[in-house]
Amino acid sequence: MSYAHTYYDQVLRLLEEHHSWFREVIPLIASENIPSPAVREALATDFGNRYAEGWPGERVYAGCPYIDRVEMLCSEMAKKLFRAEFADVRPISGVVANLVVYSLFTEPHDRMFALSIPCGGHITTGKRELGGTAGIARRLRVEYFPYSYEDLNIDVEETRKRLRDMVREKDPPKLAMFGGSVLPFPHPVRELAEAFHEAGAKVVYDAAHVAGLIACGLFQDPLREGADAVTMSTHKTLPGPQHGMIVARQTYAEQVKKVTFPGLVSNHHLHAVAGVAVMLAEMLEFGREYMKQVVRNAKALAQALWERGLKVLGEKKGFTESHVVWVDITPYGDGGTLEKKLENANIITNRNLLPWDIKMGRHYQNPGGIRLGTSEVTRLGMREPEMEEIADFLKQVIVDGKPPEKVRSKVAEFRKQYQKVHYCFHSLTGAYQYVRIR
Ligand code: DSN
Repeated sequence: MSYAHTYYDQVLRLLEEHHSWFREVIPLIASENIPSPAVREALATDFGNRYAEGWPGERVYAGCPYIDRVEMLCSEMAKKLFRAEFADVRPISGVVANLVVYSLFTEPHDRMFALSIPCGGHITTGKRELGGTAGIARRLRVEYFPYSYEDLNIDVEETRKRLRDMVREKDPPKLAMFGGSVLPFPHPVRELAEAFHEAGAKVVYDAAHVAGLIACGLFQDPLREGADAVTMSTHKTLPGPQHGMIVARQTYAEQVKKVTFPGLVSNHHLHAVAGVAVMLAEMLEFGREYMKQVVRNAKALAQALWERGLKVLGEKKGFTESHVVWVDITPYGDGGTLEKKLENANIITNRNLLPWDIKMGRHYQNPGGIRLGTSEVTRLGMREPEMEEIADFLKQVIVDGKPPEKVRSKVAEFRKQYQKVHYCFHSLTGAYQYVRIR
């Protein structure tokens, strides 16, 4: 066998092994999901080998009539689901969608409000000195929203005060970015949008995590609450392929289109757009039922962990209104070590900073928390009783200190019954079945 062939075999074998392993794990990463077989089919089409720069009907390339029609259907469904006047489905990720709004609504060195990372902010809204996209790519000066540890949310009164000070200093923000990566409760967009607008700032909501909930009317409705635009990725609570999207008021349509192309994307991953279109159709049909169960499962998981002695944040407010469960694991170790132990037990989670971690001298490698999400396990058909079982497994590793190898086989056994994707039109192929077409 040639040298090249051994590489070839190795790569393909690793892909197959990943699929076999994922059939046996409990996937709890809040930013991930499992797409349906139909979405995977769309991803494998020839669309992925084509170029279609520009807007449907005004492409820079020939060969696009079918691509145009799929993209128009995709935009149409996005507008329906988000009750939006305009949708651009071309940003290739949530990061690119955020870059579009930064380019559109700010100039370099402008001020922007966003959540800090320990309080749930995303790296795209981060400061320059931390390597955040807003600071690095647009040179924005990021001001953190004052945050209430008690409410696990933006502090409305303190934000108003801070905003008034900035106006008085004649250095008001040009953008307020709500939303983020750890969002157990809806953000106070309605309470603050008018004050930001009066100060001359645009209001954007990063719905990467909660887009599915928003689409199904279950979390909050940023465009009705005063946001000018909503950015998102399409693969967290929305169960699509990895991609991005923007929905906005019509008044920004032409500008968003121009900034997206030619400003920030060349080709926009047409197979992913096709996958997003399939997923949006699934959400129109099954989304509400699916998202309701996601939230019920998150609440059930949080409650079950609490009853097993784990310090789940947000207890006074019912732990969560979204897919996310935030747990302080400091009585048992640090997030980095426990994330690894859980992985060895076939339970896939994220270590996560707690809002007060930096002040306590903890950092991202070994934070005080873990973050759990219920989007993927719900898509596999799990409901409240299964959340109790998952809580038992988590307790065995985190609280009881059981060797992960002892838990691993039990987790694999538990997973045997959950091999299909639910809340979709067709589910012939297993969720993690390796599809061999070579
Ligand atoms: N960093 C991802 C998350 O886990 O929230 C989003 O890009």
